[in-house]
Amino acid sequence: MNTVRPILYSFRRCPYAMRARLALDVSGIQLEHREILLRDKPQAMLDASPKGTVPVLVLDDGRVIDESLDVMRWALDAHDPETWLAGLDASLDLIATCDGEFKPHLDRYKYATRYDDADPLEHRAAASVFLTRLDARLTRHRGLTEATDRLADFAIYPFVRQFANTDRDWFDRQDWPALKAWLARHLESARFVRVMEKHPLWCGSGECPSERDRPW
Ligand SMILES: N[C@@H](CCC(=O)N[C@@H](CS)C(=O)NCC(=O)O)C(=O)O
Repeated sequence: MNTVRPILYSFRRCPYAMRARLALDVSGIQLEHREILLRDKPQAMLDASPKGTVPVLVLDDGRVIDESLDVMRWALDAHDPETWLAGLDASLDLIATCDGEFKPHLDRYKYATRYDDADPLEHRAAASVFLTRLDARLTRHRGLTEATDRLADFAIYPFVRQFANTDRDWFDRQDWPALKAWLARHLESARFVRVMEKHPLWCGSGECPSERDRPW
């Protein structure tokens, strides 16, 4: 029997890592979870994936998957009990818009000081165009692409959560009733609670930073 589990390098609050953890959770794949600090990445993770982003999944045959959407698809190709991959093209189209258009505006809204020329409110307005479109979709059906939650829902809601938490009062005042209900439904789900459980920091053979220096 093969007892070697895939290794997941992850950071709890990263939305890309969240979407990967959601798919790994539904697939039921047993993992070794390695919680890391983005500002102090373990050498073992950089050796596996020099680009230095999470999530990184290292398979038992040594293959490395270091794009969140690829991790989702790998897990769901292995086991997709809730048929998240159904209607895949529609999901992929929406995820491409999320990652390619919405996320850059979200970054410049949330982390404006990291971008010299960024006006956070302009980027909030630009990001809101996507959210207004999601709200319209969710007015028509329960999930983003159809009546049932699919890949797009799980790949996108961690980013909408990040947007909402940037200025919760402002978000709560927006006229996005279907979007807010959809986000709340996912954030209250047992699956989300499970993938947000805290793991001890993994430091390999190095020394872990003190409790005080950790982001939780
Ligand atoms: N395209 C990548 C993006 C992953 C990504 O940018 N993750 C962020 C954290 S949310 C990261 O690791 N950034 C590197 C750093 O902050 O040093 C994916 O989908 O996996």
